[in-house]
Formats: sequence, structure tokens, C-alpha cells
Amino acid sequence: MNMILRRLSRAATAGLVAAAALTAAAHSAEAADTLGSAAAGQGRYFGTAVAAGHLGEADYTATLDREFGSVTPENEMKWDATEPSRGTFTFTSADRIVDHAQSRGMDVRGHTLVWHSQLPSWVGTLGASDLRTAMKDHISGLMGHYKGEIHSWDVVNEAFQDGGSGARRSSPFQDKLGDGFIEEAFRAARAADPAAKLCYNDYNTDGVNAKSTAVYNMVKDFTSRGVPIDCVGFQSHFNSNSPVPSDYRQNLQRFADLGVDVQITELDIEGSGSAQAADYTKVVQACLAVERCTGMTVWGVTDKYSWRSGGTPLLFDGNYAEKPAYDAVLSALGGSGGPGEPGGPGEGTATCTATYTRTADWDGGYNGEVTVTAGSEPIGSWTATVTLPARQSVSALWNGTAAFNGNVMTVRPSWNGALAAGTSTTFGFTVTKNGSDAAPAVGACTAS
Ligand code: 9MR
Repeated sequence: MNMILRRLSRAATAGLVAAAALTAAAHSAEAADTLGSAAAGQGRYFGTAVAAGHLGEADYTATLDREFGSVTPENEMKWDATEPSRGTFTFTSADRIVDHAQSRGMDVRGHTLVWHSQLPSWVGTLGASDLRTAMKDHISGLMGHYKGEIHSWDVVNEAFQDGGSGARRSSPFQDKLGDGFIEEAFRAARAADPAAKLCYNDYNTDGVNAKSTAVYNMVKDFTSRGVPIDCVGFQSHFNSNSPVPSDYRQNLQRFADLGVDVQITELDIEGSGSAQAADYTKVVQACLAVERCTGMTVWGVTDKYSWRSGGTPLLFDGNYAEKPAYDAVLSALGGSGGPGEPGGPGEGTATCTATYTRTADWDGGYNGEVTVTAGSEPIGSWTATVTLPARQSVSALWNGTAAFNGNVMTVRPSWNGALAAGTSTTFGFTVTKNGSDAAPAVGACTAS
């Protein structure tokens, strides 16, 4: 059953059936000139966190409705908001967001079922057996209310400590139920809404590190034992203390290789201008390079309502103007108006440069690396040529695809074609010397 049909159960009671079906159709017919439609063209969703309290602001909803294909209630589905006292559920604010999204054809991410924070105090007073029951009741009550209406749920959020230990974080759940609370939560979630993707979500797990490896080991254990888990969420809150990791893509890929989807769930990057734009490009390219990265969510519509508003980490400024980061994301998603598209910023002026360095050397061979840098306009793709000295041959190539004509190797991007203005990517290759230690010549870079 598709999402629109499944939505009818709760939407019907609110009298929204016709509107939901009609606007969903209209949404999918839009041209790919918005974040949501460009991402959809790549088989991904592009979403944002939403606060119910801002839905009355015309510019906020206009931007939300135009640009995004998925929404995550920023606080409205958390335990303190939905079950402030035991057994009494309140869905007013969350329903407002879900109804708004559905009436405009947007999908909804659920955030979050079991978390140590924004937890009403009554939960912490329960003994182990009562707490287990309360946790399962919370999951079934909340998921049941939105059954069939949420594409992915953060079932457990932030259960691991920061730092090198890979240990679980202290919480009422961890302290009273032990490590097993996580799988108990996932099993209860599968029973409550079998159609929803069930995710584990955390922060500082975006690169390969002790914390992400601890989560990785848990997911590996779950998949090997048949504990129901479908995806891992990477919050991706970045700033100068916590920059976009250089192994971000590799980290997403190693989780995907376990057989789960990966999602970027709370993306924001403090900064401004082209540096911020370049970081956003890296994140989008990493997701697009991983087949099982099914979508991205930024943690808010506008800088002025961000939890880190001082760091201006989002795609729209406080007046809802598109920032360079917005252009970079749209461009990386291949949206129209992007590089090389009619009317796009790169049309006719896309340029790049390529520079070569030898990065490793041994008796019989060496590794070369070429850095491709976009000029003053964003580029959608590039081509670089490397001419090898006589006798040398290439035995391996990474971050690019090669075609050979005699001793000329023409390299095109594999996943790393789109570059924001002034930003770079690299490809590398291993050469067998066959008795020649001469350097290869890197020819002109062409961009489109
Ligand atoms: O953005 C949310 C902010 O409005 C709340 O005050 C805060 C309270 O804990 O939670 C923020 O969202 C967090 C999310 O739920 C989980 N990951 C970290 C997010 C930023 O703190």
C-alpha cells in the first residue's frame, strides 16, 4: 500500500483526504528546481525539521512548502510532548505538523521514541519492570497514532557516550534495563508499525571513530540476530569544533554495507558564504555516493529559528533568502538552475583546474593524486587528462573512472562530479614504473 493510501486512516477523520491526495499529485509534478524535487530526481528525500509554533508565519510555510519533501517535528513527537503523564497522550502539536505535511504531499520522519532527554520526570521514577512496560506502551501509543504515516522513526536516540570508550550513556533505560533496552525498543516498534523504517540515531558518529564503531558493532549484532533495524541516522551537526569528517562517505558506506539504509537526519553546518557552501556540498555528495543513503534532513528552515542560530548553520537566512549553501545543495543534487542547466549559474562559464602530486613512492611504482578545483562558478562535472611517461602503466584508480588512449588517461568523476565554486576533489592512481621514474603530465581540466 502506498503512503498516500496509508495516510487516509488518520487523515480521513480530520477531513483532509481529498486535499492530501490532490496536492501530493501536484507536488510530484513540479520541476526539479527545489531541494525536494531535485533530491527526488536522485531517488532521495530532502527534508527539514519543523516547529509547529512557526507554521502560522507565512514566509516560513511558503519556504517549507516550496522546498522540502519531508518534515521532522523538531520537538513535538518527543516523550515530554506526547506523554507528559503516564498513559495520557497529547498529539495536538505533532498532528498539526503531520496534517500540514500531508496536505502538501510531504512525508514525515518520526523523532523520537526512546531518548534520555526531553523525558518527563515520571519515567525516571519507575522500577525496571514498570519502566519496560512504560517504554513499550509509549512506543505503541505514539507509533500507533501515526501508523502508516511515518516513513522512518528514530526508535532510539543518542544511547552511546561521547569519547573513546564506546560505552552506553547512562539513562533510566540503560541503568535499569541494561543494553537490551535498545533491542526491546526496536522489537516493540516493529510490532507497532511494520511499515515504518526503524532507525538508530546519534551524533558524533558521522566519521569513523570509537563512538560510531560502537554503534556499528551494535547494528552488526542486530542484523546478525534478526533484531529489526532498518536504518541508521547520522545527525551531522557540524561546526569548527566538529567539522565534516573526511571519512564521512566511507562511514556511511560501512553502515550501508551491513544491509541497512543510512539517513542524514539533523544536518546543519555553522558558517557562511562559500566555505559553508563547500561543506554542504561535501555532505550531499557523500549521501549521493552511497546507494543506501535514502535522504537528508536539515535541522530547520531558517537560521533565525535554529538551535544554533548564532552560527547561521542553515540554508535560508533569517529573511528566508537563499544562501550560497542553498545554491550548493541544489547544485549538488543536480537541480535545474544548477551548473550546466539553462539559466544555471555555471552555464557557459564553468571552469576547473587540475594539479598533480606524487603521494607515495616505492621501488617499482608510485601513487599519484590529482586535485580538481572548480573555478568561480559551481560545476556539475569535470574531465582531466593524465599523460603517462613511456613504459609506465596504471594499475589502480580511485575516486574517478578512466578511459585510456595509448598513454593518455582521461579521468571523469565517479561520485565526485559536482563542486561548489572554488572547492576541490581528488582522484588517485597507482602507477607501475617499469623502469621509468618520470612524472606524468596533467593536461587541461574541462568542466561542465
Ligand atoms: O532542536 C531541538 C531544540 O529545539 C530543543 O530545545 C533541543 C532540546 O533537547 O533539542 C533539539 O533537537 C535535538 C534533537 O532532538 C536530537 N539531536 C540534537 C538536536 C539539537 O540539540
